[in-house]
Amino acid sequence: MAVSEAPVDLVRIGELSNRVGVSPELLRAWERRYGLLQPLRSQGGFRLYSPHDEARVRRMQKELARGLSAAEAAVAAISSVVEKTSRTDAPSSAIERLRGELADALDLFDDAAAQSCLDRLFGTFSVEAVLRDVILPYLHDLGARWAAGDVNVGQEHFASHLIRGRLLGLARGWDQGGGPRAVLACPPGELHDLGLMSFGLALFRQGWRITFLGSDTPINTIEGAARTLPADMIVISATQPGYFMSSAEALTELTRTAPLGFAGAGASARVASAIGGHYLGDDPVEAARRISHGGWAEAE
Ligand code: B12
Repeated sequence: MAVSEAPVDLVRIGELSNRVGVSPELLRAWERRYGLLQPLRSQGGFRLYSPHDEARVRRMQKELARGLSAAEAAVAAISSVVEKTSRTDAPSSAIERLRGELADALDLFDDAAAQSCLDRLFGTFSVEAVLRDVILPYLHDLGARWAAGDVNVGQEHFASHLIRGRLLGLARGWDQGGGPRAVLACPPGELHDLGLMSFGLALFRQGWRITFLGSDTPINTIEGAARTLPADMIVISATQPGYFMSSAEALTELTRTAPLGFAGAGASARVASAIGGHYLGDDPVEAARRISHGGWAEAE
């Protein structure tokens, strides 16, 4: 996305290459193959790299020097920088101010201002912090304002499409690497997939590979994909329990293919145990962290 003003210390590929001592060609290859770099775009279309990208490259070099393969080194680099940046999250006032600016821009259908605000957020804070402190609360609030009649359907559609586009941009390369693989989908009839997408991004940054089937997916095709890949975990998300319960039999069958996690406002420990899976709790970023640190750790 275009950056109208340089938000932080963003540099072009040549400067990044000088700083880290890796050729631009190799940096591009790491970006393409492993999603190691997550550049923003200048208005002229150039890729701009943040200090987070630089930190990931440095970590990648260390891991390669220790003898890891490039794919393993990339996974280690991505997850290590996540942990570090999550601890240095921004002062809450700065992130809240940007969240307010984003909401104003989206309410006014101001695409450029909203993109620029998201550039500043992703250029300054970790992806996890932006998801947890801006995107997810914003979407939640958007629904409340829509239900109260304070924003109309056009504003809600504009905002959710713009955010979806940005999240998909961050998802590039999320099926690469050597980590375990998760298949993510919503059951038949369920269109809300942004929480699941956010979870996928957070899990990818913990070293998992993501195959995202998204909204309204027949259970037998989830099973087919999970068998073919194969999947180490399947996560299904829905806003209402009925979306799970109306496919309860097929979902129980699905647990034979891979461990099954339930999430979204319609999920609960009760739904999960009735069907035979695990409830992941209500925080996509925290759930990704928990899973990557030793299992489901069932949230009640
Ligand atoms: C964007 C949006 C849409 C978009 C969805 C686009 C997309 N690709 O996702 C569109 C326009 C398609 C849409 C359609 C509809 N929507 Co809508 N939508 C929203 C909105 C504004 C944001 C949804 C969102 O992404 N939220 C962010 C998520 C992450 O928040 P959350 O659902 O509260 O989830 C929390 C947890 O459950 C958990 N979580 C969620 N997913 C995951 C995944 C994992 C792995 C984990 C661990 C946790 C987790 O994290 C969140 C934070 O705690 C919400 C408002 C809201 N409160 O969310 C309404 C909302 C979900 N929609 C609603 C409604 C009513 C509808 C429609 C029926 C409207 C209509 N009349 O057509 C249709 C139904 C479509 C369908 N069949 O599914 C209601 C649902 C009410 C209910 N009890 O089910 C809401 C709550 C609005 C409201 N306040 O009334 N919607």
